[in-house]
Amino acid sequence: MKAIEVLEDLKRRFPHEQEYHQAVFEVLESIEEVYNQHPEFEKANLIERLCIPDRIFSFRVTWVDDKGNTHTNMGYRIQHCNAIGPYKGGVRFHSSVSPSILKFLAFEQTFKNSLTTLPMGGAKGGSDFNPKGKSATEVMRFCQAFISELWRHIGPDTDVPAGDIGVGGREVGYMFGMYKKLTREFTGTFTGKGLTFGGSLIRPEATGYGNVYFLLEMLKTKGIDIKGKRCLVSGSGNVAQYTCEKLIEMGAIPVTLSDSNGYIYDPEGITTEKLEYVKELKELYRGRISEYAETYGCKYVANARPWGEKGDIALPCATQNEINGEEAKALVANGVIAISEGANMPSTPEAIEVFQQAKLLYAPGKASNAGGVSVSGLEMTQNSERISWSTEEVDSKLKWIMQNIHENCVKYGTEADGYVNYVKGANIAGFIKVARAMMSQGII
Ligand code: NDP
Ligand code: 2IT
Repeated sequence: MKAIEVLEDLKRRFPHEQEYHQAVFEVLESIEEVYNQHPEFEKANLIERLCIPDRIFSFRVTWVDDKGNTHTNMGYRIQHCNAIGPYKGGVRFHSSVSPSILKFLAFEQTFKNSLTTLPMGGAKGGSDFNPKGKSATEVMRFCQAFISELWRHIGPDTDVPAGDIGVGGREVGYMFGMYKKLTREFTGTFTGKGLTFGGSLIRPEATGYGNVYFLLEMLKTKGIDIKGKRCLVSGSGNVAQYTCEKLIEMGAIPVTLSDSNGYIYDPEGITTEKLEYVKELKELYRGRISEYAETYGCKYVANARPWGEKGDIALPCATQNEINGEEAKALVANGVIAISEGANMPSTPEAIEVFQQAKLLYAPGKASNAGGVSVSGLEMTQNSERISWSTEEVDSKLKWIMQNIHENCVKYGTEADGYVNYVKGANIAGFIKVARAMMSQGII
């Protein structure tokens, strides 16, 4: 297998899917050597089955707004691979959602889920529905319309959706409600559910907390204390909020947050009280991060990202390709020591190159943001057993899983000079488990 040839073939067969090509190539480059040590993989043409999703559903979602106007959006579910467990992955509602973006996310999810130690395959779904400015009843009707099509293709042992950008506890609740009505079954088909109907404690916090647990493991390898470190965080949604919460708890100082309109820089640091304000602003009022700057009198920069500010650690928690090569160079020039990704594929290939050339601690999202889906996996276990674990039980399992992922990255990613290439480590560790399972199950 030659990574570049596989990529060229995928580009020819699936043109104009830039994000999908980007995600696939990053993995192929990392696993090329290991893959080629196993002639049985090549003989079974494992690589094509690994890169191309098992199936893709795409469908029309029609809904009526509060004024009585009818709208149509596209809905999708990409079931990428169920070699190690039922398909599992989030649902994204954002105007940018396309088959390419969901294919990249489902592909990444397959390797991420493999790293979690739990039995989950990879999937992703979503819609180009834009939740901004929509009322709660409009969001509910949209979720119901989306599920009235998708319900046939999901189930507790088939495919278990959850949240992602634009989809949080409220949306999961609406989707679960419609799913339950159509199937007449109360099962653990969604994760990220409310605590009163099968949700797990710590699931809302899990991605952000897990991101910081992973960062702590990386810092430990260099004997660096997180206390007092100034952190550049992007995004202001679920992952950004709980990344900040854990950073504050650990004694670090988050100084930035952002949304699609711009970023705030608070040199005094985002405190617990200010973070509570952000949670309310975003969850209850669906406001803009610029309002933070108005409330606390700090700097706001419109139409920009925070990577030009000075900080010790960067935690991108908004979206894909939000750090480009130039921004990565600015981070390095400003003395950043570690980058821990809460978002999926936030760094472009050029940015990753810059971080790795500078020998920084750099964690790719599929390792550092795996805490969210890990606690989703724990929610599935609790649902199957019809029990609920305590906060402490879930949090300690989450910690253990993040430490385990870190260990595997070190095991498979340590280079001759001792530098830990976390991209390589995560990709190889994730790949090996999936490949072995696929080989055992025959050509299907
Ligand atoms: P939310 O919808 O809660 O928050 C998303 C945040 O990112 C918002 O602040 C949003 O700003 C910003 N954002 C979204 N798109 C863009 C864009 N194109 N440009 C600039 N800013 C943008 O989503 P999550 O916090 O759940 O997800 C954030 C990232 O984390 C995503 O990459 C997601 O895939 C990843 N992730 C999420 C997990 C989870 O459990 N939720 C698990 C693992 C990874 P605005 O409000 O202006 O759109
Ligand atoms: O990207 C991700 O890992 C998620 N959005 C969470 C998926 C999940 O099933 O909890």
